Amino acid sequence: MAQVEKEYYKMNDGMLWEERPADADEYIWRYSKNPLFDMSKDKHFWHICNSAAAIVDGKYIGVFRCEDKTGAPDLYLGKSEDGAKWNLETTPIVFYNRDGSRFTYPYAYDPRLIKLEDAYYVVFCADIEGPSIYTAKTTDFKYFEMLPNNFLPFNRNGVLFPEKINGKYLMLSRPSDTGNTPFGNIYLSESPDLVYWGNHKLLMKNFHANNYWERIKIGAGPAPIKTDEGWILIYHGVQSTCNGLVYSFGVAVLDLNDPSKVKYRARRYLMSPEVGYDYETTGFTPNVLFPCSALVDSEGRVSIYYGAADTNMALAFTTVDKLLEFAKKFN
Ligand code: M1P
Repeated sequence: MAQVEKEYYKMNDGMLWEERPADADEYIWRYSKNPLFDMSKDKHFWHICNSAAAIVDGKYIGVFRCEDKTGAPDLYLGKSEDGAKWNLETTPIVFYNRDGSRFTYPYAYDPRLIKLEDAYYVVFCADIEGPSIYTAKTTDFKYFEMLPNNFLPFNRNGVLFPEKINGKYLMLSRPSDTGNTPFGNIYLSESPDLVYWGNHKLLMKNFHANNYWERIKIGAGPAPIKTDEGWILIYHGVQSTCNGLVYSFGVAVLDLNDPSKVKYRARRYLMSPEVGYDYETTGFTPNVLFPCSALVDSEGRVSIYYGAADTNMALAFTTVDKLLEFAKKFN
């Protein structure tokens, strides 16, 4: 059995998790009460998707990507007692520059939420002269201070590792273009101080080993999960069809001490939009699964929050052991 450092993940003990039903996929199974929101009754939001959760002092908190009824994506704070029923604020999070002025942007989306040292970091994409990755730091989920812009435009799908490795902060990102980018690989970058980024390395390319589910592009999902066998990376992969793009997600394992080395990478997808789950196959953008957050407890249980069809949020469950077994078996 793989080991997770119990201290590292005990903050998530008691998180929402369900045992695998007997008839479910061997490696991942959906929450029995998916999706998380009833969008047909929501008075404020058109869509709630691609969002990230954390457990802080025993309470769920989340940064949600929502579109109000103007259609503009922005980031909103959410709170929950149980990880399933969420209360979302109806005004967007206000981000501040270091000089105290307000950080403004036309729109923002796809947050990841990472606990790193004594703070939480929201890494998100904002469109300012084209999409790029921005990071805000908070210790109380009230005041969010922007760090200097991480990378040049155009870039999306940024996520920090939850600890320094060999004295450096590490960030995954996916250079892109201004639109719905028809290409994309995952890069690893490092920084001594979360301000200056460099030593960029190509980590993973799309269409690995002729895997059609990730033929067009890939992008990092939740913050990598630390285990004694390496960092588990859950990432999305995109396939093109006559009916548009299909977003699935897969699993790779990166070397624990040198995450620029990919130890295993499953050839098949872990989860894809499936017949029978209408909230994944129909919506604003049908057939999109977009994982932004994976909570792990000290027993190695995993709950993955993913956006479904750019419309709603859903949850899936697995374990660290199953993810590692999957990555090795289908490598
Ligand atoms: O519509 C599917 C997704 O398209 C974009 O993702 P990516 O840049 O990885 O292709 C984003 O707009 C994302 O929000 C959206 O879910």
